Parts: sequence; C-alpha cells; structure tokens
Amino acid sequence: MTEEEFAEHVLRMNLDGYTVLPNVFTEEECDEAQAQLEQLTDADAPALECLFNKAQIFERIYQVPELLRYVRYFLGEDAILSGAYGSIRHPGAGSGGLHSDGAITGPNRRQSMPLADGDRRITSHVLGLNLIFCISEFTVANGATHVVPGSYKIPDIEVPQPPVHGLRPVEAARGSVLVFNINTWHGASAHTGEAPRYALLTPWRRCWLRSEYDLALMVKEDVLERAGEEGATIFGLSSRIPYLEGRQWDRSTGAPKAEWAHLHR
Ligand SMILES: O=C(O)CCC(=O)C(=O)O
Ligand SMILES: [Fe+2]
Repeated sequence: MTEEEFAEHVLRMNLDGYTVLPNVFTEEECDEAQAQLEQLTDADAPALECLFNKAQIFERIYQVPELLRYVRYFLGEDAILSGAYGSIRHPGAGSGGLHSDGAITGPNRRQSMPLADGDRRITSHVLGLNLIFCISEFTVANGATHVVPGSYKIPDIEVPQPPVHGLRPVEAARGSVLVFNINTWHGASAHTGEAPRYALLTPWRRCWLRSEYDLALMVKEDVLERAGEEGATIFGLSSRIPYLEGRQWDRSTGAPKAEWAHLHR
C-alpha cells in the first residue's frame, strides 16, 4: 500500500467510520481458510472461536504488516486482539439487524452506562475496530455487511432499525478486509444468494479496554511462539492486569517474575 493509499483509508475511516483494505489475503489463503472453516464446522460440536488456536492459516489475521499498521494507527502500538471468530452464513439467512459492537464487554455496554452520561456513548476517539476478512467475495446477493456511513459519530446509544438513511451494503473482493469503528451501525444483510458466505471476524481494542476474551490466557504456547516479539502485545500479555503485587509482577510477559513463579495461576 502506498502512503497515498494509506492516507486515503485513514480519511475514509474518519469520514465514514469504515473502509475496505484490498488484497490482505491471497486466493490461496482464502481457499485454505475456507477449507479450515468447513472442517471445523464438520466437527460434532463446531466451535468457531479463538481461531488462531485451531489452524495456522488463522494466525495470518495478525501477521499482515500493513493491516497491523492500520489498526495501530487508530488504536495505538499496543492494540490488542479481542477475539477471532469464524462465520459461515448460508443462503436464506436473514438480515442480522443493525447494531454497534462493544455492547457486551466494551464501551457500548448499556448496563454499564451511568445516568450522568444521558445515554450518550463515547464518540470522540476510536476505541475499537472490527475487521471482517472476506473469505468469500461479499456481494449484495450473499449478504454483504451493511453499514451506515458516519453513524459512529452519533452519540445516542440506541441504534435505529432499518430502513435507515444512508444504510448501504459494502461489497468487497475476496481477500479484502472490511475495517470499521465499533461505533459504526452495521450488521449482516439478508443472504439471497446461492453459496455460503465465509468470513473471519477479528475485533481489536485499545489495550486498556475490556476485551471479549482474556486471550492472554487462551492462546496456545506454540501459537504465541510463532507470533514472535509481537505476540505479547497482540494477545494482551503485556497489558494484563497483575494478580500479584507490583514487585512480584513482570509487566512485559504478564506473569509473575521468575522468583515468584510458584504463584503462577
Ligand atoms: O457478518 C457480518 O456481516 C457482520 C458481523 C458483525 O456484525 C460483527 O462481526 O460484529
Ligand atoms: Fe457486529
């Protein structure tokens, strides 16, 4: 991506609250991701969460340098991955309804909103992004994600239901990534097409914001090892809340210092 293209995607995020980054996955990577999603779904109890622990292709979600650069531009160098879900939407699936993300553990959690806020959410800064990897091409027919451009700026916590002025499907090529501010009103649109729509849903947060999962505890050792120097940051080890006293805690690894290793939980 050239500097001009990067600046263009930043401008789109600032204006519309979303953009589509092209060519993040190759055709081959999409084929492999699709096959692995299928395989996971074939299992007795399909589990399409924490995908990075389940097949190496899913480790690519945090390994593409220009994607990381874009995420960190908005969320800081120590931005953390908040989840990694797979999604297979089948023909006939209805529209998912408009919502903002971050309604369960994040800043759009209604139950956590104090009266003093007057039902106004935080819109001044980007607190989280959601990244949807289009493992299939996203089209109007197969239920492309639809968004309301600029809605991330609206402070009301209440999300109106369609039809909403400006609501538009985001058609996107296979291998591209739809990136949006978690405040952006969005949802899956109705699938009226013929073939399943495959996607990876990978939300990111500022490191001090509560995530969907405590991935620092969930990530497998070999996965973390392969993530190299970046791993401790991306999986939130270096931003973990200490469960020991400061003098006993190693912030960089998110674990007890060597001499307190016996206190490891
Ligand atoms: O599947 C889609 O198109 C939307 C998914 C979504 O709303 C999300 O990942 O938060
Ligand atoms: Fe969502």
